[in-house]
Amino acid sequence: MRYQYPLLNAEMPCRDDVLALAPSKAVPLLAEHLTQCGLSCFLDRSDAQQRLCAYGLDGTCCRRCLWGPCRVSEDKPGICGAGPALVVLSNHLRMVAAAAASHGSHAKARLEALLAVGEGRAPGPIRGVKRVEQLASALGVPLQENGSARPAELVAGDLARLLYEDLGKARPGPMHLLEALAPPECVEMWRGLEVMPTSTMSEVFEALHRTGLGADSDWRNAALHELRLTVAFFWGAVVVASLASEMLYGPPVPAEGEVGYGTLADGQGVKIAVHGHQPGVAEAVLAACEEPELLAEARSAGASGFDVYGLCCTGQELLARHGVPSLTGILGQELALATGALDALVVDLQCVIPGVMPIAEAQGTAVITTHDSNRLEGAVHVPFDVEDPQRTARAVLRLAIEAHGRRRGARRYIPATRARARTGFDENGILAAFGGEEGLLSHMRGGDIRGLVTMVSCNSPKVPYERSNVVLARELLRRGILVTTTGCAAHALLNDGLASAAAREVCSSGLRRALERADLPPVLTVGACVDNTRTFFLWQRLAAAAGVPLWELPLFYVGAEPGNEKAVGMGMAFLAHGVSVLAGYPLPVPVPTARPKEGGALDDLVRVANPVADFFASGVAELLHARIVVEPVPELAAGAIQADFKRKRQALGW
Ligand code: XCC
Repeated sequence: MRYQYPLLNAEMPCRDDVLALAPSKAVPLLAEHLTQCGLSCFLDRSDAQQRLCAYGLDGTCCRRCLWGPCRVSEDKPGICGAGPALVVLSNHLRMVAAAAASHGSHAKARLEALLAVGEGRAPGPIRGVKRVEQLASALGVPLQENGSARPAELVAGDLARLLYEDLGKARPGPMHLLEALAPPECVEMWRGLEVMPTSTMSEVFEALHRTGLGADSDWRNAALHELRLTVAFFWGAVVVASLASEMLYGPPVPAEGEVGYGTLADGQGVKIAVHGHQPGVAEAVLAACEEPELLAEARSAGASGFDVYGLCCTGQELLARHGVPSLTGILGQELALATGALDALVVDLQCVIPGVMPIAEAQGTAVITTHDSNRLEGAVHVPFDVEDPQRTARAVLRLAIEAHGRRRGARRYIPATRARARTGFDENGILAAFGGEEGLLSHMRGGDIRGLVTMVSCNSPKVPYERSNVVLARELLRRGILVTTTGCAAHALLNDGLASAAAREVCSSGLRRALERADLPPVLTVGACVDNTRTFFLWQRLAAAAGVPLWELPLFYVGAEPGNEKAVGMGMAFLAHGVSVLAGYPLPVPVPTARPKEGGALDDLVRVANPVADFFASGVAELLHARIVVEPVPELAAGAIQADFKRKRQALGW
């Protein structure tokens, strides 16, 4: 690979490396097609940004006040006197605060929608009645009134008000969901460390406060606040966002179908991609596609109806509940537009990059934004009406129909890459397939399944696009390790065919046997990134059934291609519950590394670390029974996880 970063003992790919190494055959085709059209994508911009700033990469660039920016090292503290440990930790803490704000805003938008249904301002019905009942029982919300059952909508409204407190209350006091659902051993651990949070918003507020100029300068104390914030990030934002969507739209539904760019060639409808994170607009669009009046309008524009596709996490939400074909994740969004197949791109919240606009304009694709916090210059804005989602959806579809008429005869370039996939899993579906907790545990005890890994998070230009996710998943399956996945990692694995029953042939013989008996594919997609809750609840139920804490089971969280701050927060959240984390790049997680000695041979390495790096790599295990491992080479990463599982299995006597 062309770009070497000795400081991190790491390398980054150039455009040619990615075109040669990306597992999807569509990537080089579409990137070259863009070049021929005189357009560019992330690959070109990534090359143009090289070489990246070493202080930024190292986490030691401090620009939190107006005295700097300071480039901090051991012998050159910042102007205020801050050393590298404080700067690294403070930058990291602010990333987790941004992550909590992102998932927190997502949760807030979902709670507003739930409240609107609960108060009768928006049409129901509540589709996730079981989840409403389960949460009401856990949180003490009455299900009966005067001897008869309360409507699910009213119960859901009460739940929304309680969850709003977890998200946003300012005065110290217990968080409802955390107290009701978090594993007791984790709660005890957090109480011991004095990191029980107040609410997500409060802890974000406090994170920004204590990382200001001249505030908390004891990095160990700031690290404890990062832990407090992380617990609030998970229980006040991530879990709330996932469960609120489930209450509104129901749980995942098992389905079998096809995914990938090649599916854009199917059908003659108005072609619409939904993109972002919260499924309100996308669910309404899908429903409106069935309305006779709109179907007639589509036909008079020369289409057979509507063909809906999914990008990023909104794509995973629709795939999980409706089997809508997914196309790709965050770094593929420009490539999806490059096909020229899409009449409209409809976006909600987060992970929509400005780079889509020049390509959409060149293709005549209508770009429609729906949330004020996610506008794009040059796009049409149709604000999402939480009380009348169908009104928004109809306006969106009419813009898409208009674009379809305008684009009649437009040139398409659709690579024939597609894969079969079985989708729509959650903790209940997975456990049922294995015959319950005991069924899955007996496969694990017997060694057919050596352990469980969840592969999560984004794509990054710092590693060859999607290769780390795909190679690592295949290596884990070969070693008998079962994989769940969400978000953009899931797009990579889906498009590689690993979510199909045929992919069992990649697995160890034991894992293949267990999967055949359960009739499951080897990679289980459980939804969007907020739906990491589904993997978490699966693991929590297994630990409870085995009678051991989470940290004694062979479990690993993997972010092979972290890109967004939300990925940093999610890794920290699993770490806070005692699950070790593998990160696929030395940043943004500060960890010890090795670099070549000055003037020495290439393999003559010196260890490079600072106290924060050592803390995340080992010291943190004394507090949380888990740690962060960084390994960018996927084959080696699989070996590191396998070794950890071997030790855990020995300790369990398995
Ligand atoms: Fe965004 Fe969720 Fe990351 Fe993909 S995986 S880049 S956060 S779409 Ni969540």
